Amino acid sequence: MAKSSFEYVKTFELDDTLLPNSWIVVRLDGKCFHKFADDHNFKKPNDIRALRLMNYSAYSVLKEFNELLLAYGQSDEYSFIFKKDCNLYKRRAAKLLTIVNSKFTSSYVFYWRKFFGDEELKYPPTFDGRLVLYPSQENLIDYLKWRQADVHINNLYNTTFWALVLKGNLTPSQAEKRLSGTLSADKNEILFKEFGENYNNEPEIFKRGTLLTRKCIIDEESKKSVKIIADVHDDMLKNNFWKDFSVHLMKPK
Ligand code: DGT
Ligand code: MG
Ligand code: MG
Ligand code: MG
Ligand code: MG
Repeated sequence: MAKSSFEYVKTFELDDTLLPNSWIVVRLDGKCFHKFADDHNFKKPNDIRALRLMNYSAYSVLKEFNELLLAYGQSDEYSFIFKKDCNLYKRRAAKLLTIVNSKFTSSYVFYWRKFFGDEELKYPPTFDGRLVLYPSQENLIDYLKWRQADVHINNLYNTTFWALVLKGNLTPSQAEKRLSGTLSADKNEILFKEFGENYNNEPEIFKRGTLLTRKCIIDEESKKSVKIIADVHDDMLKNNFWKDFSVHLMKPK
């Protein structure tokens, strides 16, 4: 069939093919989740239902796209890492960003009740997304360390803040003042001395976030090797972790 006279509009489309041979990181983040958390009665500072729903939504993304190596999530954000030689959608940036975001967001809504039960989803949540390329393994590892350092800093602050407010009967602004200028050691001490809480005993998922990775395990019944997606809450800031784990950043067999 002859080309229509309208078809020239296609030439307006820009090429957004990503550089080859680099890891593609897509990070999603909940829009105004400060409010979303309040509107849906999230427990402070951490709501395990919300974290599990985030993890399950990310799991559903990993299940769909085999070119994803791993994902790391904390708070209202999730990072997805495509393998270096990923050729999905011919590495077109908009395609990759939008398929990850839409699968994640629709899963978040679809599985809401599985985690929140009778707590009604009051309005459709929104996630923003960005896409970044990392050319070296060192850059990629530093990226993951950066996100995990972020959860550590925020969680220690939030845990101490909410202990002061909910158990210490300070107003939020008094708690904020009390914490201003404090170091990690000071917050640990407040928690321990004033509330008898040892921050180290907080659940790993709260302190470290969740890393979803692909693993091969031997199935008990069939004795065959099967591929699974596992969630771990390890300390990625320790270089020791990467001695074993960096193999996962290469193309899985
Ligand atoms: P944004 O991302 O610029 O649209 O704004 P927010 O409000 O989403 O801010 P962000 O992403 O920097 O911080 C995440 C917010 O989500 C934070 O203010 C508290 C809330 N949030 C995340 N997880 C939990 C949770 O488990 N419990 C509670 N209470 N709030 C949470
Ligand atoms: Mg933000
Ligand atoms: Mg957010
Ligand atoms: Mg966030
Ligand atoms: Mg189509």
